[in-house]
Order: sequence, then structure tokens, then C-alpha cells
Amino acid sequence: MLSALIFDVDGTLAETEELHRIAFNEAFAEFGLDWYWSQEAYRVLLGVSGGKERIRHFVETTLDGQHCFVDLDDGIARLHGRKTDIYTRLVAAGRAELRPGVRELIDYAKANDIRLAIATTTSLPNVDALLAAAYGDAGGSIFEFVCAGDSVPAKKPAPDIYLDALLKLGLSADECIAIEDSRNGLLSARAAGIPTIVTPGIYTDDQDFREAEEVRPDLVGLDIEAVMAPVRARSA
Ligand code: XBP
Ligand code: MG
Repeated sequence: MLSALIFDVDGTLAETEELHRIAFNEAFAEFGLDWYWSQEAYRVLLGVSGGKERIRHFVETTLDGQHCFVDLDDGIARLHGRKTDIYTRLVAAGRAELRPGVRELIDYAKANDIRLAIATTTSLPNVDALLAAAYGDAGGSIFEFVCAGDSVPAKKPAPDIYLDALLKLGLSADECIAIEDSRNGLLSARAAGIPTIVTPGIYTDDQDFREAEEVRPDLVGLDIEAVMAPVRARSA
């Protein structure tokens, strides 16, 4: 019995990673840093989940540990905080739209008593901004639980954020379906035992999704019950 859909956010609910990249570069410029993440570089950097972790990885690898901050942790925190402000402003200005089929699938779930949750690496203000842009004042009530960012010890591909969603929902993994866009997200959901549908995004279209129940260009026309049939047969 399908009891819940657990959505990823970036690249899944909406194609947002290009906005994140723009926000990172604007924050770098505001801080007077000569850092710039091209689309090509960002595709590689997205292998590291979490904006703060991604900045640290960039410093430790591309910059060989060289930076101008007196305290790197503090510098990353301030830089990422500014990036989040810039990103949420871009989303509030209407620069992010739900991907094709997302709104209809959410409507179907609500009409058929399928519960809804979010499991994302991104920061909570980013989720709030996207849901407000997509649903207005109702944005805060679309998903029963929003599990996001630093609320768990380890980010994707670790299972932590999906295990947190299962715990909050009070459901077992085989009662749910996860919807993701990236290999990190797929591995995270699968490590939590959750069957997963993947809709690759512009930055993840070259990744390996062999562990997915289904890989599709978008969610238009998705028959979610049909996806669950083989899952139910396996767990019968
Ligand atoms: C994708 C991520 C996030 C975003 C940037 O999250 O890895 O880090 O790239 O957001 P999702 P932050 O799990 O929704 O695909 O800078 O707030 O981390
Ligand atoms: Mg994603």
C-alpha cells in the first residue's frame, strides 16, 4: 500500500541548481573573492551535497587549502548565509518553477490520501521560499514534514535525511516512494530502503541511476500506483 511520497527539492521539485550557482557566484563577488563557479565546474562540485560542504571542498581541492579567512568555518558560514539570502530572493522573484508534472502529482497524492514529505540537503529557508513561490500562503501546508539540510548529521548520499522522514511519518520504507534527480539522492533513498523514481536534472543527466525503480524525463503522466505494483510484489 503506497502511503507516502517523499520528494527531494533541488532538481526534483524545481530546476534550481542554476539559481544556486548564480547565488554562490554573487556571494563570492560580494565578499571580494575572485572565485567563480562555471556551469562545468558546478556539475563536478555538485558531487558534494550541501552548500557549506561544497565551499569547503572547493577550498581544500581547487584552492589547495589557500583562503583569506581568519577562521575558515566562520568564513564559510557567513558566505553561505549570504548566498542563501541571495538565493531565496531569486526564488521569491519567480526565477524557479515547479518541474513538469510535479504539481499534478502532488494534487493526485492529496486527492488519494497519499501523505507528502520532503527530504532535502538544501537549507530550510530555500524550501520555504520555493513552496511560497509555488503555492503562496498555502506553501507551508503542502508537505506534512520537511526534513532539510543540517537537521541530520550526514547529508546525501548518507540515508540520514530519508530515515528522518520515515521516522517522522511513522512509515516503513516499502510503504513509500522517493522522487529524486541525482545519484547522491538516489543512493541516500535506497540506503534507507525506499523505492525511488528518478527525474534527472540539467546537472545530473549524465549520472548512473541503475538502482532506481524508474528513470523518466519528468513526472508528467506518472502512474504512481503502477510503480508500486512490483514493489508490493517483492515485499509480499
Ligand atoms: C541539493 C544540494 C544543496 C543545494 C544547495 O539539495 O546538494 O546543497 O545544491 O543548497 P537536494 P544549500 O537534496 O534538494 O537535491 O546551499 O542550501 O546546501
Ligand atoms: Mg536534488
